[in-house]
Amino acid sequence: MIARAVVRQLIESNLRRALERAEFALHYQPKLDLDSGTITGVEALLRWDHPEWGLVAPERVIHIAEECGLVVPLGRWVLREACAQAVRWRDSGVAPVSIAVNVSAMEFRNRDFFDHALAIFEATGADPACLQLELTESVLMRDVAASACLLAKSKAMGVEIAVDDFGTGYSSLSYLNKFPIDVLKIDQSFVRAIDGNASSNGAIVSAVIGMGRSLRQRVIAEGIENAAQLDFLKLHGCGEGQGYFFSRPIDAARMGTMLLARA
Ligand code: G
Ligand code: MN
Repeated sequence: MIARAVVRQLIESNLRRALERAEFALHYQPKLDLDSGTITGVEALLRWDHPEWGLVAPERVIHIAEECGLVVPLGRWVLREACAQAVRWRDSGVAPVSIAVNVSAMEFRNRDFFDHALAIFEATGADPACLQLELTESVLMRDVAASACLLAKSKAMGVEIAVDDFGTGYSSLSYLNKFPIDVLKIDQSFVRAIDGNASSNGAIVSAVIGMGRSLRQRVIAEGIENAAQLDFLKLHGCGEGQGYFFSRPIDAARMGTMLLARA
């Protein structure tokens, strides 16, 4: 117990220091319109480059931050940085681009989430319409009434709502009508299954695409890694995609260059 407490303390103090010393960075991965190949937006992904430990996986960072109660300041840093980047890109001549930010459970449940987001938009001068919040099903379903209220307020401001890792969380579909959802992001695991060899592979992907169409929600396939997956997705009418096949997450400067080059 003592050893664990010491490790935790060590990680916690390192996280605090990282927030102060700007060891975090956001990298960006483009999302593409599968028909035209143009960039429809980017997803901001957290990177922690620790001076001694090297790159720490984002899932670990979030996990540790949740354990030591730092997830709220960390999430706030991510949102602020994404908004500041939107403004920097705008000022350097990049046409308005949607930036998606992942919101973790504890962050979303924090009472002040909305007010802080509002304050960040005001402080940075970013247009809320350029921001998309990615929430997982389990986060949305934990407190349906509270989620509905928060989503309505965010939507009213112009922020878009995406369901991340769709299909892996809560299996109730009734919420799809209750919440003002703009985008369904098909989880990578389903995309990976497309070019496997079971006859049912790809079935979930095509079902989600059909569902999104009926519900008038945009569908984005995550984790596209090869041409076979892309062909299948296009054939089944998937609107947008994201994955290593197009680009890995890249730093803001490289992303900016890519965005400037877009038609
Ligand atoms: O939970 P979420 O969907 O936000 O996770 C995104 C994660 O998936 C990021 O860590 C990102 O680097 C990773 N990722 C993005 N594209 C691909 C891909 O094509 N293949 C794999 N294996 N991972 C990807
Ligand atoms: Mn995501």
